[in-house]
Amino acid sequence: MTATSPSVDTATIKIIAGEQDHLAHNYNPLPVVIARGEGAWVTDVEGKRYLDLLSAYSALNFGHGHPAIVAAAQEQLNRLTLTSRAYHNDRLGPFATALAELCGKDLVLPMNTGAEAVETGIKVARAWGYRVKGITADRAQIVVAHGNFHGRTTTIVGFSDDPGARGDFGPFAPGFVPVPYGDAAAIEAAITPETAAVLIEPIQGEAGVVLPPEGYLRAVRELCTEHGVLFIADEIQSGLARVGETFACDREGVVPDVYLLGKALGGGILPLSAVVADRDVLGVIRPGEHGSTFGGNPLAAAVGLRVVEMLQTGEFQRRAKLLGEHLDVKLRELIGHGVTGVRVVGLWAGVDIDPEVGTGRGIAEKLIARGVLVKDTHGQTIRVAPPLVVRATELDWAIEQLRVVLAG
Ligand code: IF1
Repeated sequence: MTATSPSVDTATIKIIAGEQDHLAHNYNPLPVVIARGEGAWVTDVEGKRYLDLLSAYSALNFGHGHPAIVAAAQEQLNRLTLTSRAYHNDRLGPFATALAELCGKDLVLPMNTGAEAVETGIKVARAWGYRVKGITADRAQIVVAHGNFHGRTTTIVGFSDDPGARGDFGPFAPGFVPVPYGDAAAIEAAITPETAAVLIEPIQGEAGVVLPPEGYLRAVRELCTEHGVLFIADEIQSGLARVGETFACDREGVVPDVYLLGKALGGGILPLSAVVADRDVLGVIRPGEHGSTFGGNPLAAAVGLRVVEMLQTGEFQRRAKLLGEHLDVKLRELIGHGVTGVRVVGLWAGVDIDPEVGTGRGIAEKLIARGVLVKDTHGQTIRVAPPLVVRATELDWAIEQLRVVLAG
């Protein structure tokens, strides 16, 4: 399906990409310059094709250029793209209604990036803590998990335990209480009368697709209900059909008080995020207390409405579940053959590379030469997250490329 191309050095790649002079170095990208995308495939500037097994960290659940989503964007582009929330527009209401219905909640607060949704969720939890629960002013606490990734703002990295994410970015906001992930008893021990919320990823993405023990989410739900604490689920990466359900919380039949959504909500076209909750929570926010220039813009709302309509059928959830079972079987065949561990949920996998064979980054670079794009995380793990439109035969081909690379 693709020619094997020699690896190109970083300096040459930067020149090809036109990045050699004026782009800040806040990333160390893999050596490929992508120019086009369609479905589960992308094409580089030299016309070589690659199967995309990252999906922009699960923002491309519907693939590159999904026709129905592009059509919704193109139609709206020619009508109205931005008004600010100083005025109403005719796209935001229908989007909010559809998304609220998908989540089984009353209200939607639209933002743009995932980090903005997380920050908004923190503000809502604190305001609810003071105005509803009666926590003493400026004393609200939010329980978070070790190994978390919720974005890159200074508030959020302040409760990260990744030195690479927080080094030299202090001082940090107080009021966050980290506990081990997957340990409901640790959450209970951390809850005090000043606890407003528990904020967790139902599955930890950046940590390497780490699934909590079965029953953890139910235990968190029960603890939050019992102690009058909001359960905030960051479904920005795990949500929207990626794990074979609409939300990862659905895997345990759990409904959080607050959903944080982003990434694929924008259809792989533009940034769109949202905080979704019932009126007794999100209703605490008064006019003028929160917002953003682009939050709720008609272009994003038109795209988001189309995405929600596509999720309402359940087609993408079924695909992710079915193909994920196939992916699980095929990846497990690599254990003991250059792979030491595999975690698969829906079409989302963390694959631990045997240090004897190489690093996650090294395997990712070798896969580029064989037409497969993955991304390493934390040293020895590569994450696999194809667009949900991928075919089983394409997954089989990609795993064969991985098997060959691991065999050296
Ligand atoms: C990067 C990974 C990193 C997220 C969850 C909130 C956000 C994210 C669960 C913030 C964003 C992205 C950020 C991107 C790489 C990717 C990522 F976890 F997906 F792998 F970094 F750790 N909650 N995750 O996963 O959303 O503000 O980015 O829209 O920063 O390089 P955002």
